[in-house]
Amino acid sequence: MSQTPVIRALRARAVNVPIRRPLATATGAVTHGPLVLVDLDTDAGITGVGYVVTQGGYAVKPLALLIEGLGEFVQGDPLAPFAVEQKLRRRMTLVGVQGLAMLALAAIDTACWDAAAKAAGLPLARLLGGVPRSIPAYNSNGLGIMGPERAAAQAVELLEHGFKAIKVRLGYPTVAQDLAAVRAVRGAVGDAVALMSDYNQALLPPEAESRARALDGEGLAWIEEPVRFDDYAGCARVAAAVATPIQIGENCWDVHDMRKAVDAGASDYFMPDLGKIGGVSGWLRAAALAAPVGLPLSTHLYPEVSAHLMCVTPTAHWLEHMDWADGILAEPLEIRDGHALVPERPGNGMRWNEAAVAKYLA
Ligand code: SMN
Ligand code: MG
Repeated sequence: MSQTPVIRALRARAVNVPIRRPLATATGAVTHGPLVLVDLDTDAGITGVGYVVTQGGYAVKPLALLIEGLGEFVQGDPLAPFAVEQKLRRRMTLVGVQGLAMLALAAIDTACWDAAAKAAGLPLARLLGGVPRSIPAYNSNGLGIMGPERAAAQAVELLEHGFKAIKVRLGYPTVAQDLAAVRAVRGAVGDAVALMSDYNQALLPPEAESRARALDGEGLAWIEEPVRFDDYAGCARVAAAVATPIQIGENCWDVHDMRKAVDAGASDYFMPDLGKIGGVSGWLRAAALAAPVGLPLSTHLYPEVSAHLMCVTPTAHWLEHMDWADGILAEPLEIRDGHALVPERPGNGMRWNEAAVAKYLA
């Protein structure tokens, strides 16, 4: 029997990567992908990699320090993702496994699983018992709050690579402006394109309900985060009022938040964020929670690793394609005919473009 590799060192680097299509949402503008990259070295010569998104350039350096600090606890431990995750969770109990601490845990977990898959010589999807396949994806880049004319023009650009689904950001000052943006985009791309929409938590429940009613006849694939992410009762009220499915999940921390949302009947769909749900280990628990209630799961950011996870998610729905990491990856995730192709190379398929990483170091 082969030996389990031992974890030697954990390195974290903070980068701010310019994004191709800057994005204005109801919660602010995004011009750079604030990422922390993790490299987990083992004594077998295998290095596992992962990244997390901090959603703020100011947070990348503190998060890198936090990751390296936590890494010291698992130096010399066997490369066993579950055991590593459980050990770190115990250490973090009094800090709280949320916020940057959770992102740190997720980054280490993701790198652990990558190293484990490489050690087995398998793509992550196969290590987890799945078969790599092409995953239906929507192009979530761009299409911010930019007015109906610019949104319509950009929507057409986003149909590159055969994408047949896109997402328009809402939360304009008035519902009439929301409707104008949706109609302009629909007019530009036609009825065959699936059109998701996203309020980024901008509304209070009564306003959310009335805007959702106004949008209900527009054929939207979903209305995302109409109210603050943890107002599960408020969101359930919106979901009950309209036929258009309500989507939430990207801001829920861990499966504990997800369970509260599910128990409250907060939404029709759910979209865990690989970082906030707790990495690969957290995602597997989210998939298990969604399966018995038939809750369709879509992904949020992190398309590279999430694509593997969709291969082992019984209720897999849509992959969100965001290209924020493309600028620092040697082989960005390939999209063909609107589907993400899960790579067959061992691990999660990510390799850093070191020259680009050096350029964007924070
Ligand atoms: C989003 C997420 C992160 C940054 C900007 C916008 C958006 C999405 O909520 O779902 O893509
Ligand atoms: Mg969103």
